Amino acid sequence: TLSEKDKNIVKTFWAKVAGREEQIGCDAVSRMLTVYPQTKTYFSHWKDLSPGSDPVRKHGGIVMAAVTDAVSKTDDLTGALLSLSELHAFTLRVDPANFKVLSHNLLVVLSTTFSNDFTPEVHVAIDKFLTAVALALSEKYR
Ligand code: ZNH
Repeated sequence: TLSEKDKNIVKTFWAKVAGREEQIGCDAVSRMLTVYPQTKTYFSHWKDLSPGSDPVRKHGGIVMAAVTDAVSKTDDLTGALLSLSELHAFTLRVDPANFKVLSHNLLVVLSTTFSNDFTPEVHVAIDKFLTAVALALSEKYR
């Protein structure tokens, strides 16, 4: 679980992400679809799944807005993400293993985009935070 120190590190780091959510989300989703092509199956209704395409960029922004919202709700991630968990479990029917896949890709993009700020301390805090987000999104699957 996230310590108070982890939560503070995440919030401080996320302040640097502010204003660049869509680009970072676009890069993370693009990378996920390229490196883990099995994730493409969920987006087969999009016109263009290539890296940086309009739907990929838009979806990247939407996902990052939800993650940014979660950063402000680290004391109750399960509650904060409950309706999104329900949506992914029952409507979108996304295999929850994919939450870890996107988390990994987001971690890679954050580390390359913010190479100076991405210290080992930030790395571990963001990793724990994204793991907690993935767990909260998996809540309704049980
Ligand atoms: Zn998801 C959608 C979030 C992951 C798949 N998403 C979505 C949305 C959101 C989200 C916010 C919108 C909703 C509405 O509309 O209401 N996600 C999210 C997050 C995460 C995720 C936060 C993590 C971190 N997803 C994911 C994954 C996958 C997915 C991993 C697979 C692979 N989603 C999805 C889909 C959708 C969504 C398919 C729908 C889209 C369209 O259609 O466009």
